[in-house]
Amino acid sequence: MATVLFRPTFDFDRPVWVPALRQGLTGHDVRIAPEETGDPADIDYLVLWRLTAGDRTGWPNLKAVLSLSAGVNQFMGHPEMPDVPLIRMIEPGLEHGMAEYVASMVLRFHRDHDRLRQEQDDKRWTPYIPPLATARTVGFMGMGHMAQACIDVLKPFGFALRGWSRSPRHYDDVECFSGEGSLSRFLAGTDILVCLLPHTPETENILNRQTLAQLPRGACLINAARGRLLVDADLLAALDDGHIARAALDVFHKEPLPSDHSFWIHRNIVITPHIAAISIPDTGALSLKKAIDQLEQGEKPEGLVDLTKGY
Ligand code: NDP
Ligand code: OXD
Repeated sequence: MATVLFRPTFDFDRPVWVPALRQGLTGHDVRIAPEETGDPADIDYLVLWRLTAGDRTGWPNLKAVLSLSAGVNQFMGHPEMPDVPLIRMIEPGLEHGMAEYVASMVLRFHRDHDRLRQEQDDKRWTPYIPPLATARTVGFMGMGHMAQACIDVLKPFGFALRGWSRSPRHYDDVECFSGEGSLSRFLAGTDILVCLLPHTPETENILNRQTLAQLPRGACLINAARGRLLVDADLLAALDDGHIARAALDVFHKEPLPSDHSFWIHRNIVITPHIAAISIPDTGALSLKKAIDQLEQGEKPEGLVDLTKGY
């Protein structure tokens, strides 16, 4: 039996995560910080969204940190990161949520719902032949767990699918590109770009004036990765000049997005408050249990983060 300390951060953590962890982490001693912390030397695993002061040295027998989020950029280079393995969240609820979010935005842009809503406001009736999904290419930057779930949902519509990753990947019915050298070719054939890369030093600002310009005129962008992958001013310029038609943004440099940010009032931007996908407590707790059990048995959990790559 291991001792697992969960530190709540968000309002929903106590009502939903605490019962899910108590139920899911069977066979382990689950404690809730701060009231049940007890002796810091008892703690084997920390389950949390982010680090706080004292984490680096405060847990003398710590075996691993388990992140409740899939993205772990908030742990990278953090002065309070203890010298133990970091495990990120990989769980089916998160993947399902991302697939729903991305599919809904892809279909919204593909079927031009925002323009049609404007026509309704103007009481305009203009029939036309909407292109089918087979005429549209959806390109994924990042071909990991999140992108795979989205691809599985979009494939039956008939979209042409392509993806770009760091190392070569192979997926049936997906045109795969890898490495920096192929980025412009990947972008040049993408009508709807979905960014699902982790935030690392290599990916920071990757959605910038040059890369956006490599997309075909009229392309759309969905950024559900991290805000710092996007140069905000470059997107605004590309939208204003019509090169990018629309953007759906779930993540931002600063969250909550400041009320004076130009994104809020841009007619061709859809904003969501970092809810594209959130770990689901029931399934997330089972995935934490699996990871902890594997660590206890000396095995490598799937979500073990490669600290040299940063994801
Ligand atoms: P994975 O680690 O499974 O996949 C990451 C993918 O990005 C891999 O294909 C990887 O390439 C690729 N990649 C990484 N660095 C580079 C690079 N420099 N150049 C090209 N490709 C690169 O991550 P997930 O799919 O689970 O999650 C991706 C990100 O999505 C998270 O890091 C997080 O930031 C974000 N996210 C956002 C959520 C939201 O609600 N908005 C929810 C969940 C996640 P390779 O295959 O070669 O390793
Ligand atoms: C995550 C997120 O990375 O919620 O899991 O953004």
